[in-house]
Amino acid sequence: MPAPMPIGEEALAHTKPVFRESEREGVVSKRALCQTCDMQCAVVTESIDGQVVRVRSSDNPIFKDHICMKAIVSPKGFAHPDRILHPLKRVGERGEDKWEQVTWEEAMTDIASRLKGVIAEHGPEAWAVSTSQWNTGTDHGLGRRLMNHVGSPNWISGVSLCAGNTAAVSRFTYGWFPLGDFHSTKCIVLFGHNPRRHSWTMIYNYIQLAQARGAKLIVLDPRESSSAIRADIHLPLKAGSDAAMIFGWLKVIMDEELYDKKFVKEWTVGFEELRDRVNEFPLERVAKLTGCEPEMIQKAARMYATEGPSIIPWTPITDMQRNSTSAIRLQGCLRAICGYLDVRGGDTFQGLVDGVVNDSQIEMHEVLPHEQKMKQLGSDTHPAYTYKGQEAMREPLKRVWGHEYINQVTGCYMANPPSVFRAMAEGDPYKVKAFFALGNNAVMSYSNMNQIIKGLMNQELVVVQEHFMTPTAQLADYVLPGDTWHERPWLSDLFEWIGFVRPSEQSMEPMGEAKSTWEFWKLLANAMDMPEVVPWKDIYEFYDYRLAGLGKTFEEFCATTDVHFEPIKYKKYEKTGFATPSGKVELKSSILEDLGFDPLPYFREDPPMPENYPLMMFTGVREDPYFQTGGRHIPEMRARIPEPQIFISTKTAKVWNVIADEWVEVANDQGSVRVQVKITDKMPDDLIRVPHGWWKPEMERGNGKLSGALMYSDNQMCREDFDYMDQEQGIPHLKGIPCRINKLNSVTEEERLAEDAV
Ligand SMILES: Nc1nc2c(c(=O)[nH]1)N[C@H]1C(S)=C(S)[C@@H](COP(=O)(O)OP(=O)(O)OC[C@H]3O[C@@H](n4cnc5c(=O)[nH]c(N)nc54)[C@H](O)[C@@H]3O)O[C@H]1N2
Ligand SMILES: Nc1nc2c(c(=O)[nH]1)N[C@H]1C(S)=C(S)[C@@H](COP(=O)(O)OP(=O)(O)OC[C@H]3O[C@@H](n4cnc5c(=O)[nH]c(N)nc54)[C@H](O)[C@@H]3O)O[C@H]1N2
Ligand code: SF4
Ligand SMILES: [Mo]
Repeated sequence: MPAPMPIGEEALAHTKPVFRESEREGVVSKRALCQTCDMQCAVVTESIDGQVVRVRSSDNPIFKDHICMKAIVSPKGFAHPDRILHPLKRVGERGEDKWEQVTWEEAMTDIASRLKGVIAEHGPEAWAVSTSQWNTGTDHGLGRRLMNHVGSPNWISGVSLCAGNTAAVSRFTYGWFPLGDFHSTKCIVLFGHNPRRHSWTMIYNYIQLAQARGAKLIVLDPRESSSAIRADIHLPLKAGSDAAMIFGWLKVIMDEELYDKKFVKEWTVGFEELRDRVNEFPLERVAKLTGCEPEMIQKAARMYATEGPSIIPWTPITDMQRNSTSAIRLQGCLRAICGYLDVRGGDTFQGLVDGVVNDSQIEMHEVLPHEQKMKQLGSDTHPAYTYKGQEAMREPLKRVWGHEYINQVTGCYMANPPSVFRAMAEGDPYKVKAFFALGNNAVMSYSNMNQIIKGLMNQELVVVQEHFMTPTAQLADYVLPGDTWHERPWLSDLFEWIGFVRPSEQSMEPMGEAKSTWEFWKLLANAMDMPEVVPWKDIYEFYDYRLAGLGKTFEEFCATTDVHFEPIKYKKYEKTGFATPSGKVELKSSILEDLGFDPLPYFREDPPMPENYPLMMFTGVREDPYFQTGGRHIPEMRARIPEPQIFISTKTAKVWNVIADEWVEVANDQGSVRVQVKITDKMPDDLIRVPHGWWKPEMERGNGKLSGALMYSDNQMCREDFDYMDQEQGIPHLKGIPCRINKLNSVTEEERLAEDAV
């Protein structure tokens, strides 16, 4: 069993390096943070002759056993013969897959000169950048810093669908993005979130540990997930109905007066208005909207309110729904009225780490002129996580947390991705003509794939920094070789969400001519004649600068520290108030009201089911061997899940006349995916799980082929029309999309392949 998470006093005994050298001769061991996913588990790498050959779990008791198969297989994945090791320049038509190898210098000189040309003609906002979710360890604030100096606000990321948007929206309610104290909590509520041995291993371990000491587990999931099986209560709600369910819980908690009256009176605004809204959701209505029994809803609500302190760990499920803003805010209201905010065992505000220059300070949002901020794409229609939406947070953030711009989870000052791709494709409301994707498979990682492809085809300059020839890279002008987390040092401050800082040592030299994204931004700043923007000689000097407040160089920090943190202080708001305009928890949000939205949470119901599409689908259920759209090239992993698979119930299979392992097409009126059928009664009837992120690196590219992305990527079905989009944020509804199953026996493989063209 793993030890406590590093926030309690007990963990202070484990901040120093704990490290067992390999007994095998010639093996060099280093302490690193796995950056294959956003969990950043502490690991030990073992190298022979300058090559990492093994990755194992950390020896430090507080990090031990947090490791999954993706880290273990990483030496193989990174040494794959198809890895891009040299800068490539497009020589054929875009997407034709004709490349020539160039030097970094040639590439960066040409990229800078073409970027300058785009900016001179269309303005700095014509340059958009898409970076990874914070998982790949490729974001350190430097990209935003250069964009802010150049004048472009148009930065997007997968965090718009995953945690970044929760951070931005959470701040409207209580000024910060809270983190659950798994170590001391008595009740854990998972909204669909399903951590496993090989999916977010650390959280999985924490939940196991909490359950072993008696904490309750409530799981809300339409299917019987592995977490649902272990839960005290499983609510099999309809996909996309999470916000309605929380209204039901609030109704029970308010009617039965199970809330913390003192906290509500002293520290919240808008309770009576919220109560009026909650009264619109009697349990019979909630039962209808969610498909769950009123008694079960009651039981779960009572458990949450009376068996606490409870936590609602962050979940991407409520980040990806039509009612996302309301669902995130409703979770906030629950936490607040039950008195679980910033208490031991509850949802805590960890704050910034003193003495360490954080990512937001590196980003320098203050230098981007106001008029450029207001040009950020999506600001007018979907402002929640844009500069415009977060403008009113500046004063409260400064008051409580000491800085005006705090870009928690990098998600608080983003452009709206669908708006960026529309500007790229249509020039609406203005032209975007240069697009960079770093460690991000943009074609497949947002919604409305056709529009993204159209946008890329319409660019004057597309630059991708990658490990492999992804569908996005295939449409680039330059594909630059990215280093891996084995090959670079890193300082993780967990993006101002989690109050600890950890070092990751460089384990080996980069293969070929691979470089870090840090070096990419430094080279670009130089080539753009702005060397002063990145004044540090190299990444080591950069980290020395960031750690100077602790009186240590990066090297000294590595030698002395596994994790640096201050033990959490609870109820900090009693001294400072909350970082909201009123200083209180805003159950009724003044910021949303000023932005022209309903200041109270609400619930938009599903539109009527179209006759042709009588089934519902959701995308997701992360697959153990892969990370998102990556990893399909590793044979050992591919052997575990060789093909994209849907899950459906026995009854659904019968009604649609399909059998196990049959290939079918799942379609809606926007697009379709080709998938293999898996039948399981863990799925409810009439719901299909479509996997995220499928393409096949071994399939054909060039001639408009995108290695199977046009055949398998769920993004072809992810829509962004009004009925399927959260309005405050402008994020797509991925949980509950009408669809149908088409038999494939009438379509030959050749016919289908012929359709696979841009
Ligand atoms: N349609 C749809 N869209 C989604 C989701 C969904 O379920 N459906 N899920 C959302 C979620 S939860 C997330 S987290 C995001 C994830 O979105 P992304 O962060 O873009 O994740 P990946 O798809 O894994 O793409 C990362 C790419 O970076 C490359 N890479 C990995 N490590 C490095 C590195 O060190 N350096 C460089 N240069 N490149 C590297 C990989 O080869 C891979 O192609 O997508 C979101 N988008
Ligand atoms: N091996 C592996 N691990 C990963 C990743 C990976 O790619 N591979 N990705 C990582 C990333 S970036 C993320 S964001 C996390 C995501 O990990 P999770 O939060 O676990 O998300 P999913 O696995 O997509 O889906 C979890 C559950 O949500 C249920 N669900 C579907 N629709 C709804 C709904 O409308 N409401 C509710 N309440 N439940 C619903 C599904 O049935 C499923 O059991 O996983 C991380 N872990
Ligand atoms: S869960 Fe796995 S992939 Fe993610 S950081 Fe941990 S070891 Fe790496
Ligand atoms: Mo994610």
